[in-house]
Amino acid sequence: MSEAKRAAGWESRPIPSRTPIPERTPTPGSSKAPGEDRAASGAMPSAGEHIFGGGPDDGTSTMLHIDMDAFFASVELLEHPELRGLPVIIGGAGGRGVVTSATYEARRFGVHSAMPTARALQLCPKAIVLPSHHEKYRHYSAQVMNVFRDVTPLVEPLSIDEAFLDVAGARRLLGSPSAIGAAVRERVYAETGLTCSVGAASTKFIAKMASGRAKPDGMLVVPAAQSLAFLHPLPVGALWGVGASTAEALTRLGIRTVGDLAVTPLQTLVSRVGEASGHKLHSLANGHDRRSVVTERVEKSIGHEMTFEFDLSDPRQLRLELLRLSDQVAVRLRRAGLAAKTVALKVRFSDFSTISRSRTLTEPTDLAQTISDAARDLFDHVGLDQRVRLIGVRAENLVEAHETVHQPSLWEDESAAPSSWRDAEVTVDRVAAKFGRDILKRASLVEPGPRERRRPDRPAPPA
Ligand code: TTP
Ligand code: MG
Ligand code: MG
Repeated sequence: MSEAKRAAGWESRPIPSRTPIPERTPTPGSSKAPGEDRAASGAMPSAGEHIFGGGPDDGTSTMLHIDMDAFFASVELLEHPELRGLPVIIGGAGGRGVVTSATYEARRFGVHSAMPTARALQLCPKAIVLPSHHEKYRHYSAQVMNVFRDVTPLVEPLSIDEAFLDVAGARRLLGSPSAIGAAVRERVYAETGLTCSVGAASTKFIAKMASGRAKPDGMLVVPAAQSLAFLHPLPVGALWGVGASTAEALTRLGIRTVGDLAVTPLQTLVSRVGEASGHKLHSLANGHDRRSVVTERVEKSIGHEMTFEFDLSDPRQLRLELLRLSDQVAVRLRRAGLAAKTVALKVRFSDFSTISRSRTLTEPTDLAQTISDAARDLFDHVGLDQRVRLIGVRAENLVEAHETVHQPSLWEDESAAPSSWRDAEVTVDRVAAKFGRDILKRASLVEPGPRERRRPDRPAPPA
């Protein structure tokens, strides 16, 4: 914990044990292996993982807010490891350029987002200014959001680098909120080389405040009973959603901390900041916030595709890739409680010509095996007169999974019956949620193949 936080009267204790995460090979974007000391490799020092109030994790902080640390800057540093530990600014360098993101080393000089770059360079003349690459940020954002969705379908992205996760339902499978938060932090780091900070609390508002206090590279868990003890010493200006002018109006009333706000009569607040803001501030200061996680609108289709580093011509490798993509699609279907009536295949050839084929199934499915069978069959009917640059699988015509009932045929071979595939695939979901999908691979996928040469995965854009 930083001195500033200690001085602010924080009482917290480090979280002793992390959920063990098996070693895994870092992805191409990752510069470090998990478990490697981040500080030793030149990354910024971790703020650590703490439980506010010094008690145990009592399981009440089921709302997680996760935000990437210095997101744009950290992504750029993946390709510039030599700049680690230095003040780096991402933004326009021209006369009217502004800072979009700054490393914590630059922030020590007072540099922050939305500040003119010229001003930032006055404050920190040694800062290195790098241009931004939004395509890359979107790619990493999608990767991180996919890690979140491995934990729970209740993910509400707030911006490119942050989301709320409701983990109440994931506790039985994955453990306490602090164990889940620690596991997510490990996985995000292992799969991207990027750090994030986690706030866990009983409400969205407090979780958001807690993640801010946990930065960089830390976690702060605020048990429900500690909500007011956490909130009340904070300055009103730190409240999420309180702009500079409201903060100023409150300060004029002598309201400096959230605690001051909590004891101010509602009528006084309403008369100064208006009806809506007054009520909102009063509730938030008293820890009331009943907002739940709002997930994205129902998806119309779910697809994954892969662009190969080198165009492929071996049908066996391409069929393996179809199985892998089908696995990813099926995991997302099951997580969303959906099943697909139609499976679509997309193939892009080396000359960039692209074909799509689709097949409607006899009954809706959320199983990789069934999706893969259909995709492979479609693929086998495509003439391969060129090398393949990209291949994709998409589940379409989605219905709620509980609307579908599988009637096993009397003559079905037991081991091939969808119900036993279902058991196997659901077991994979559980392990994947905890350790990442790469830990469990089908036997047929554990062999050198296109994976070794592929470009990083990205979810396919919506159809
Ligand atoms: P933030 O999460 O607000 O900031 P950050 O990730 O750079 O730093 P931290 O969370 O550790 O405090 O924003 C996420 C990204 O959004 C940020 O990296 C760049 C972009 N962004 C802008 O482009 N303009 C802005 O004014 C802000 C605040 C962010
Ligand atoms: Mg951020
Ligand atoms: Mg953010």
